[in-house]
Amino acid sequence: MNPSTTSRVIFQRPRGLTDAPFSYCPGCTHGIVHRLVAESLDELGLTDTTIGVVPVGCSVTAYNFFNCDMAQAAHGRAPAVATGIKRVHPHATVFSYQGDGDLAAIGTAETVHAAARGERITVIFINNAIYGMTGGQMAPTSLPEQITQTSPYGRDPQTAGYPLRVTEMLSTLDGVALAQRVSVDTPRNIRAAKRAIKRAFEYQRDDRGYTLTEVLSTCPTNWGLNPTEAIAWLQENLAPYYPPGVYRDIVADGFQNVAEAAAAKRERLGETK
Ligand SMILES: Cc1ncc(C[n+]2csc(CCOP(=O)(O)OP(=O)(O)O)c2C)c(N)n1
Ligand code: SF4
Ligand SMILES: [Mg+2]
Repeated sequence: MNPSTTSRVIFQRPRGLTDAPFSYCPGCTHGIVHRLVAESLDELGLTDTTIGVVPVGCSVTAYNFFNCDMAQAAHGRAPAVATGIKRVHPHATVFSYQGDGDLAAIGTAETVHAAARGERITVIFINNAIYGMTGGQMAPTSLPEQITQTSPYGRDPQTAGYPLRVTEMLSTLDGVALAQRVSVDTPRNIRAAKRAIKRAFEYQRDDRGYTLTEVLSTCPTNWGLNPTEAIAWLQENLAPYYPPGVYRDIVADGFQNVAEAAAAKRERLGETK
């Protein structure tokens, strides 16, 4: 074959995604995160043995987009459903994919207890600071002064309280192997988010414990911004309030799994017999 006519594929849709076109608005970052999850599973050879659990929210139809077995949970119940699936199929890779309304409002209890139990699941948490699917109501992660459909004068902490920093909160729990926050606002940050998501799946493969990866995301439609303005709003407002970073990593702390880390902590606190 003439080498000048030989072509080489350098970029393609990951096998972990189906051919279905995404249902998301222009400029919405749900699609970017889907791709990062699918690429991670492909690269780790886990796509064919993965079961995903999708939420209620704009990603409710993500079962059409991921090319693995998928289940759809009632609003907020994804960690409970994922727990059941993982316990019945301990050798499967199980992930939940949840928005902030789903994970941090109606599903807070399931989230906290799945993390405290150290369930071997990978939770991908899309924080766009709003209820996207239902038209832009205030979420637990909406910022102080943020204007939403249900806070038309801006979120007032006096009446609506302060936003939840879920990653920081869960990072205090012994069942958590990895708690990290990333952002998908620039190519560099997207690459960092990919590494973080892949690491989270590696931790499940290696049976280390529960992992949470929060992704700062955009909702241009309900923020009332165009896609470029939405990225700028994320950078100027969301990222300072929710700083990206690794908040708990038991491997970096020198432990193999959450049981080892918890035992060492008990010993430090003098609670062992
Ligand atoms: C039990 C129940 N309560 C309320 C709703 C309505 N509802 C659907 S999606 C949603 C919020 C979605 O927001 P989020 O989880 O942040 O996802 P996003 O659309 O922003 O990605 C709500 C309240 C529902 N479907 N079921
Ligand atoms: S409403 Fe917001 S979160 Fe939902 S698809 Fe559109 S931009 Fe994305
Ligand atoms: Mg949301």
